[in-house]
Amino acid sequence: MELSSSLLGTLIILAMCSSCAGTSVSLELPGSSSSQFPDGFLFGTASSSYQFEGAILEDGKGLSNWDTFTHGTGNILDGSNGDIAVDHYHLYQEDIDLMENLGTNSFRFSISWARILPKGRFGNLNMAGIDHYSKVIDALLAKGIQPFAALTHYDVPQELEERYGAWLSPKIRKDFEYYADICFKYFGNRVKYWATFNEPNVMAIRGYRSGIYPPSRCSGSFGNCTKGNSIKDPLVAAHNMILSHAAAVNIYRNVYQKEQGGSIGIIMNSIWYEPYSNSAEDKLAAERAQSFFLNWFLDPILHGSYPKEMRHVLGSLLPEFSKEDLKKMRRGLDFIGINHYTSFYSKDCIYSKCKSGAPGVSRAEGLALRTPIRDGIYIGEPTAVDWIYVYPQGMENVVTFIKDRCNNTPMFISENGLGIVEKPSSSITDFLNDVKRVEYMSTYLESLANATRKGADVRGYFAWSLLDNFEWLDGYTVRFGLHHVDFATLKRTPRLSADWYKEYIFNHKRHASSA
Ligand code: GBH
Repeated sequence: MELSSSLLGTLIILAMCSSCAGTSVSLELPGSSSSQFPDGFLFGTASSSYQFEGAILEDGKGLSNWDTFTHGTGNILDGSNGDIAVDHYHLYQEDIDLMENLGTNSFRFSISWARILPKGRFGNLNMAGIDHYSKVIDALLAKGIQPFAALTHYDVPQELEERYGAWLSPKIRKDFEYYADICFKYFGNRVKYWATFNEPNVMAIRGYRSGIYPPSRCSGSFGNCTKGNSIKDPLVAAHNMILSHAAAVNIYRNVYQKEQGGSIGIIMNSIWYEPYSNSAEDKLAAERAQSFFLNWFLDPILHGSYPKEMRHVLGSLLPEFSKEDLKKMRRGLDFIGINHYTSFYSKDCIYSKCKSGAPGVSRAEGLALRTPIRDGIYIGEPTAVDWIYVYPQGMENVVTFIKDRCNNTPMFISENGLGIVEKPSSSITDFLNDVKRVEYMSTYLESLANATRKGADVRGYFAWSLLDNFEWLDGYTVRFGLHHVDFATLKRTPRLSADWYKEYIFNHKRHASSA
């Protein structure tokens, strides 16, 4: 409460003072003091193709797994889909103007694989799709906004799902390599930040263990599916994702990187796991949870093997890397993208008994109960989004954890933000007044600054999201935008958080250049 009124006070001062830029206003906002972030730090907003673009069948685009999934009945809370989404495909110039107004110097987006290759490598290259992204990239650069592109953000051409089961088949590696090659070839002269995947850990877990995302595979008590194996399939899918990442990195390193001078990495969803108690068992449980979620991908990519906690618990269930694979994996990555929103407690289930079926307790998940609550008290304030608890300290902790474990590989906070739900009673003015989001972002950025002050090599921060958009299973009911979108008219309106972020960036930049 206290924080929100002081933030609002500051914003009022800022609003009154927008004509006096250059005079020094001393701000009490957390995270606004000098030199917390290095020169060249990217301040951006993030998006993804399926959630933003719409234009489902325009200009030769093929269908993706998410097009197919959202058109199945009962999959999406409000029965909606991304056919139109927020029509960013057509309105991208207007959206880039919003970015310019915010003062962001980077934009994270993803390329729709099916827009470029409607049938994967089994069909033609869709030049209209190439032209589209080329125009977007040029329009960004014209405003001094660095494009930061992901090759996939949960989406894959439906053709590949149908031909061979997409990520379950090693054949996907060839397809991904083929697709990545095309993207580097056409866009790499202008795109200097490449992410192979957005959240492959979430893709593997939700697509193949709980089955709540396409291709809707799961088994037993893990979910309600007609096909799949919740224990084996996520491991196999992840294995193919890791080797697909390696294939793309190899192409980039061998053919393009020297000439184009960009960097390539992967974006992971990250949760901070706080041990439930001080016991040695719970501390190990928190490490196990981290290994089964994050190190699952980072360890093989950086060190060539699955984390030891996974090897101990899963043994021969884990797929193996051949000598050939290991050779291909040696090229690692240049940066780690971290999507961070939330923290949980982690409680041991090896030495103590846990309720079967609860999150995290199965052997496949690492025998560590994941819970937001301890002795009746939440780890952080619950929010309108059922998996986000406001625990800013988790940001510093997870960044420091990755720094220590990954030899301070350059990092980007590739997503951070808060979802809100529109109440039928709320007026548009109320709804633009997203104080909770401002509190959330400012405290998380402050925590991030603590990590960078202590030496973490973080090179950018991206707010999720520029606009309200299609929030996966929640459809259009949960809104993450710095800008409100009226989904009927597609009109964009800046929220309080947009004004706040703009000032935050402005202050940071001014301090950085005068430091
Ligand atoms: C990100 O996902 C996405 O990249 C973005 O597209 C999305 O719009 C945004 O966040 C907001 O949701 O059940 O084991 O996967 C984050 C999705 C959902 C990831 C909850 C972590 C809990 C762990 N998150 N999930 S698990």
